[in-house]
Amino acid sequence: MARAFIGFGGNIGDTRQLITDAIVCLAQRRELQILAKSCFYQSAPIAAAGGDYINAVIEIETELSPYGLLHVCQAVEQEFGRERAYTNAPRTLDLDILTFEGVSQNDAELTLPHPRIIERSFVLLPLLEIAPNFFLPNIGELKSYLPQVTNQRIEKLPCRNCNCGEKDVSSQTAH
Ligand code: PH2
Ligand code: MG
Ligand code: MG
Repeated sequence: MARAFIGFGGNIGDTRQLITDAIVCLAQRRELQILAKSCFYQSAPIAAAGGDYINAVIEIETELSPYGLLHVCQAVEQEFGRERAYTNAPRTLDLDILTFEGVSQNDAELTLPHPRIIERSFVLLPLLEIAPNFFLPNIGELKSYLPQVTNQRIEKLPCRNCNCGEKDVSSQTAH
């Protein structure tokens, strides 16, 4: 079993609901367990056009390989992030594997850890919320990179009736 962190982001439609539903969808899969879930964060788009993003991070345990997990993430993106050219506004949902325990690779399809993990407040803040002392070989303590991202606007959104940020949250759905 390996521990991994997955980042969620989107800036079209009801992203908060979309991420909540996508996490429920992941939680129903037998190949992975959700160990922790961050709150939602509203962040200014970084190197992207459009409005503010909603971001969140989860910690999972899985028996999948990194590519197996990537394919699960891509399937969820397709299910929840597809563009709809009718009635409802278009929606997007991005799932990124941020780290996968013990794996360091530079493949074109999947680089691990995620190459921009330490440069983005929308990754660092939710990840550090659920793993405050997170350490990566060759990178070090993630919290030591916080001073470098203070210029990136981000706000933690209040949660409703949830214990997000705490461990063992696989049964939580409401935010
Ligand atoms: N994702 C991007 C590009 N820029 N900016 C924010 N704030 N949040 C994101 O999730 C994000 C972004 C590409 O995936
Ligand atoms: Mg991304
Ligand atoms: Mg992506």
